[in-house]
Amino acid sequence: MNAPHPTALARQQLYSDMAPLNLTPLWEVLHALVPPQPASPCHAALWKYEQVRPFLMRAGQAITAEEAVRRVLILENPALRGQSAITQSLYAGLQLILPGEVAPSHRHTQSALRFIVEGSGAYTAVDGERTTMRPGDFIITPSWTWHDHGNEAAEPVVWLDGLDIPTIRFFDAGFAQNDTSKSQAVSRPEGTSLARYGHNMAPVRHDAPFGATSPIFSYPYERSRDALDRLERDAPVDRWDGVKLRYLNPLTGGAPMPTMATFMQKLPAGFAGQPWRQTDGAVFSVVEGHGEIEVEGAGAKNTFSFGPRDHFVVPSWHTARFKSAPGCVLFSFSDRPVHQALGIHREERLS
Ligand code: GTQ
Repeated sequence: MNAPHPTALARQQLYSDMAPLNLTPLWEVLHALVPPQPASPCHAALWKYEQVRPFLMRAGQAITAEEAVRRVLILENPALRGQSAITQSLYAGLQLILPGEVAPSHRHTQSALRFIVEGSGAYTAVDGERTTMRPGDFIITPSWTWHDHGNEAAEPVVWLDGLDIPTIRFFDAGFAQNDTSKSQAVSRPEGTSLARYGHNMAPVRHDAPFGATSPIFSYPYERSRDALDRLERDAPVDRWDGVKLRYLNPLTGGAPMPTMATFMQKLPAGFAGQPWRQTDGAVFSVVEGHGEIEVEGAGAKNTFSFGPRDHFVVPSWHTARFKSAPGCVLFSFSDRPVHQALGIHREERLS
């Protein structure tokens, strides 16, 4: 081997001499710091519910909801193990609450969404109002609101938790408190928030009760499903998304939470979609039906076959396309509102 070029030697000497001062040369890392396009370290991944459920039920034997505070199996991105993250910015987990259990009241600056996967009749309480959970319902816990969960029904209830935990961690802005009582007192009848804000109307003199977060805690499945059914029947189907709607904060027209957007879509029977990519990595929960998603990025190509209650993640700027022979309904969430607030959201619809 030839002796190193004197310039290279001088450079190495420079780097090691200044290292104790915590100085590093930009030119050695610039290409990775400012890549020509997103190079997410995340992998596409699928969690089949039939494989996950036995472990959830074993967790139900291993620890009570009260002792665990939240009995959740975290869906960790295989490329981010140990970070409690499904993408660089988002957290996802499956939470189990058994009949008679209470997950005690607390609050935190992280925003949470719940998407009900299995079982009916558990409740979540937010700011003194309870919401009963049914499969396919999308429920919100706004940042810094007290919330507890309970199950007064006879069956286990499982839901997908989506939180902005990694985003809040990135900003070092996480605060949390435990409540003095396990369950908060109910101060308003169930459905009050939906009546106030969920009918394309709002109180005449209203403040946004939860700041940047939607004042509707619960978006019932039957309404979303009905809208998708009608649009499938009566309106053109999008070649990339099928029939896809986003959930709204009725006071702003924007996403229901400042950090997370949520969506529900229906792929009609026989759907063979066009490929797309977007900067916001997204997490999907399969509500009904079956289908396939092909995801390509970072030199890997995966095809996932999914059915009811399965979950999968499509990382940023990976190219994806859907197919569904029998038709299916999918819920999803992403960090799109943050991309939009920063003016960096990009989406490409390919053919
Ligand atoms: O239900 O409050 O999956 O605080 C992770 C953190 C759920 C919750 C999670 C939480 C919660």
